[in-house]
Amino acid sequence: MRLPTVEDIERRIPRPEDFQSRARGTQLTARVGVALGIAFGLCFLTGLWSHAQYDPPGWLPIGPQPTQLYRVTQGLHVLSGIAAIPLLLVKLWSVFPRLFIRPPTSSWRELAVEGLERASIGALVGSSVFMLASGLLNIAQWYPWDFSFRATHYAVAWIAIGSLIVHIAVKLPVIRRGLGAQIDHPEQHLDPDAVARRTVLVGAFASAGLAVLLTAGQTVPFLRRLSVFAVRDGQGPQDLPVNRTAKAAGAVEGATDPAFALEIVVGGRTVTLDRDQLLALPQRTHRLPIACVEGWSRNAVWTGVAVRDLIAMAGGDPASEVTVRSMQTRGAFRTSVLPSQFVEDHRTLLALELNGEPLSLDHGFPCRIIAPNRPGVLQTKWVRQLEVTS
Ligand SMILES: Nc1nc2c(c(=O)[nH]1)N[C@H]1C(S)=C(S)[C@@H](COP(=O)(O)O)O[C@H]1N2
Ligand SMILES: [Mo]
Repeated sequence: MRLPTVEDIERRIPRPEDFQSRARGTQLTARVGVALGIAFGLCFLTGLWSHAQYDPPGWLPIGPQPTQLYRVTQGLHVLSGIAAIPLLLVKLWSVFPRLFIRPPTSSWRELAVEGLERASIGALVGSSVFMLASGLLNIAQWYPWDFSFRATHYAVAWIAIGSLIVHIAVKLPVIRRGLGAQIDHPEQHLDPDAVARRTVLVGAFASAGLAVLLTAGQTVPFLRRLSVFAVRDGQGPQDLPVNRTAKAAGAVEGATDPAFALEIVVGGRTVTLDRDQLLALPQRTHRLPIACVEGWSRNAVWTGVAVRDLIAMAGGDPASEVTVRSMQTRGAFRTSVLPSQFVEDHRTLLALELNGEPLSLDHGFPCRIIAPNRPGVLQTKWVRQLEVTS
């Protein structure tokens, strides 16, 4: 038996001409590409914003106004990412045959240029697939990896956007030509078997639109019942979904301890208040959203004591930064830091009630933080201590 030669193998690899569908073409690729570029741009900007809101840099003091801002930006982030998935698949399909173009044999220079172009496309495709896949798994709350989601999703975003800009710059003449030409040849209808490019294009846009519509209910109230793709079905005690339960956080024992008392630490002095004492203080009621980084969000009515009142009562300045510590014993997000702009806002509450009832255990009983315009992960539940830290 003869071993296959390189030529034998090469003959088996398809060539671009072997792909028959006439629906492919720059007219289609360019149009889908524009939509994908818009979705990626929106996703990138809202992602940067989320990163900044989670951990505001000193030069960008993000405050409690506008109340619903993070809800809107993070909703857009997740929805633009979802819309990008079908668009990316159609775009990859439309250029797939180009993968099989044989490397130029005429000169080393051409080979190098071709190699560089392919490497940049490799970086773009790889990083785009990574961004959409890791984002999708994140909103499904499935973390089958060891690396930090936030740091990695953020770092790869720069690779994706950088290679996207290079790609657009290199392809600009082709994009112009593709957009300038009619989507289908006017005589297309003469060939009854051919799928029109317009059909593929409309299909791509319709899938993106449908995916958005079926997910948007997790953040847009009147779409809730349509929202079969949404990760949170919107159900939960007291008409609010639960992100992590008290059991999962290992907080049940601390939260149900009858001897519970909140500690307020100001300048080394500690004031303690049990739940009845907290309830006896002046209560405030505000309608504020929980806006989870995973894209779901919901307004609710919260009642409790303003954090600034508690700090003032313990002898602190309401214009201070406050560190919040919870009774949680397992997993991340057991503490958060309230910058002074949030503490000063009288709507930043240590909430005791939700939608007119005492907080349920899973929503943070005996007391939790709720502040306007904060990423959900910083709305710490099962609070045991507030400390003025600067
Ligand atoms: N102590 C503690 N607080 C927490 C969390 C947590 O894991 N531990 N999860 C946060 C996240 S990610 C969100 S979105 C909100 C959700 O609040 P809910 O479960 O009451 O809806 O709580 C936040 N508070
Ligand atoms: Mo969250």
